[in-house]
Amino acid sequence: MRRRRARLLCSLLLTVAAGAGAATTAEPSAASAAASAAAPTPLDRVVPAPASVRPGGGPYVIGPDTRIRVSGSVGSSRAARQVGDYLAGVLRPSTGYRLPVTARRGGDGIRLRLAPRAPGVRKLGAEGYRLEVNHRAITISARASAGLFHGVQTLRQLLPASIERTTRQPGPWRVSGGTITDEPRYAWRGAMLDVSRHFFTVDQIKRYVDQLALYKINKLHLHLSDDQGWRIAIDSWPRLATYGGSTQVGGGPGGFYTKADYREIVRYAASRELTVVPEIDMPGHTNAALASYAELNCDGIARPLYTGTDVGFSSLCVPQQVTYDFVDDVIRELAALTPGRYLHIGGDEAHSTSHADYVAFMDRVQPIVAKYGKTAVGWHQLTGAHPAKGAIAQYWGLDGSEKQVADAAKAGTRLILSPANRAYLDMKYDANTPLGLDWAGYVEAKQSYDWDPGAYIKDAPASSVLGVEAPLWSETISTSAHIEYLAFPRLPGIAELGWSPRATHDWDTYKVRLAAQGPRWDALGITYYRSPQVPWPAR
Ligand code: TNX
Repeated sequence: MRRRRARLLCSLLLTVAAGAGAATTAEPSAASAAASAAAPTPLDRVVPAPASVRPGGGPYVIGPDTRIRVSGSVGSSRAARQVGDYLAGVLRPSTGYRLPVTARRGGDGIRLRLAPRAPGVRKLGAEGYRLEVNHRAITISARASAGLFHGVQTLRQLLPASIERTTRQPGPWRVSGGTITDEPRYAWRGAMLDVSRHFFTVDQIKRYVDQLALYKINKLHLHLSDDQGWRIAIDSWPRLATYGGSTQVGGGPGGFYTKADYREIVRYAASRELTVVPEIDMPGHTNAALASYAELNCDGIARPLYTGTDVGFSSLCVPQQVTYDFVDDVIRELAALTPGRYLHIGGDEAHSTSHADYVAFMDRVQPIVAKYGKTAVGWHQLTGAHPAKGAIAQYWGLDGSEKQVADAAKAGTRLILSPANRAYLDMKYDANTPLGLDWAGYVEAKQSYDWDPGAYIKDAPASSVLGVEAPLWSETISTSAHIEYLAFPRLPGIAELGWSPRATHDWDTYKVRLAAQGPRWDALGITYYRSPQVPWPAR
C-alpha cells in the first residue's frame, strides 16, 4: 500500500486544535436546566444503541435518600460493590447526594445485581445486562461485573449531561421508565494508542481509558515500541527503555513505563473492564531496539536514535540466534506482566525485511508467544506468512479486497477490523484539520461510522470477524486534548459498530444520538471536533 506521509505539524497548529473544542466550565444555562426538567432522555437515545428497548412506566428520580444497593452470590458481591462504588463516584459530585453503597437487600433505589441465573439474564453473555426502570427503582442485572459496568454506562447517558460535572448541579435526576436488554455484537471492541511516536503518561492513559469505558470499549491496545521509542521496561535488556525510550518524534524527551507503571495501567483498565493488549512491533519498526543494542543488527553496529516519521527502514536481524533470545526475553517479561490473553507482535510495513525472512521470523516468533501462554495478534500482513492456529489478524487496509486476508479467515484466522479510511482516528477529518495524517484520505464522522464490519472483507466468513478497533497513531499528537480532538466524535461510532446489532445501523438516527453526547463531553472537559455533519445542540 502506498501512503503519503504528512510532515510533522508545527506547534502553532497543535495549539489551535487544543483550543478548538475547549471545555465549557461555566454553569449550565437556565435553558439547559429547563430542558432537563422537561422530559427525561428516552431509553433508546444512547450510544452504542442497545440491542432491545421496551419503554414504559417510571420515571425513577434519583434523590437525596437514594441508596445504591449491590448484591451478588457468594464471591461475586465484591465485584458488584466495586461497580457500585464506581457509580457513586460518578453521581455524588454533581447531585450532591450521599448515595451510600449498601449490601442490604430489599428496598428501592439503584440496584446492581450480579444474578447469573435470573430470568432474562441467564441467556446474556458475560458483557450483557438488563436495565429496568420503574418509579421505585433502577435495577441493573448481569451475569458478570462487565455486564453491570456496561449497564452503568447506559444509565449515565440516561441522566442529564450535567451529571458528568464535578460540581453540584440543580437536577432533577430523572430516568425514563422501561427495560433495556443489551449485549454486544462483537467480543473485540478495541482502541489503540500509539505511545511510541509520542509518549503519553500513565495519567493521560487513564483519562483516555475513562473515555473509552463510556462507550463500552473493552480492549486497550498499547503500541509500546516503534522506531522512535521503546516504552516498556524489560529487565533483561534494560537499555531498550532507558536509551531506546529516551526520545520521540520531533526530538522530545520521550519516556517509558516502569513495570509498576504498566501494572497500574493494567489495573486501572481492568477496573473499567478493559483488557490491555500490549504490542511489540516486529521485525520492522524496531529502530529504537536496534539503537539500544548493537548485537541486534546484522552488521553489529548500533543505529542512531530516530525522531522522524518515515516507516519501513528498520528490521531485526532474522538469521541471527540472538534475535530470538531477545524476542523470547521480551515476550516472557511482557507476558508475565499482562493478565490478558493477547500479545500483539506487529508485523506491519516490514519493508526492509525480505519476504522469506519475514515468513521465517513469524514462524519462529509465534510459537514463543504460545509458549508463554498468549494468543498472538498481528497486523494483517501476518496473513502473508503462516498465521499460527488461533492467531488474530488486525486488518488496516482500505477496501477489504485483499485475497490473502480472506483466505486466512477461511482457514480459521480471526479478524479485527481497523480499515484505515474508516477506523483510523489519526486521519484528518477534512483539509482544515490541524492534526493528523491523510494518507488514507479524510475521515469525517459519517465515513467513520457508515460501514458494516460483518461484510467488509470480501469473501471472509462473517464468523471470522472478532470485532473492531480504532487505532490512534501519534506522529502528530502529544497531549490529551489532541487525543480527544481526533477520537471524538469518531470513536463512539466505531464503538457502536462493535456493540450494536446490525439492524440498528442508520446514520440519520445515529447522528441524533451522537449529537446528544456533545453536552456530555463539554461537561467532562473532552475537547472534541464539532463535525458539521452532526446536529450538535447549541452551546
Ligand atoms: C501505518 S497501520 C502504520 C503506522 C503509522 C500509521 C499512521 C500500521 C500497522 N502501520 O506505522 O503510524 O500508518 O497512520
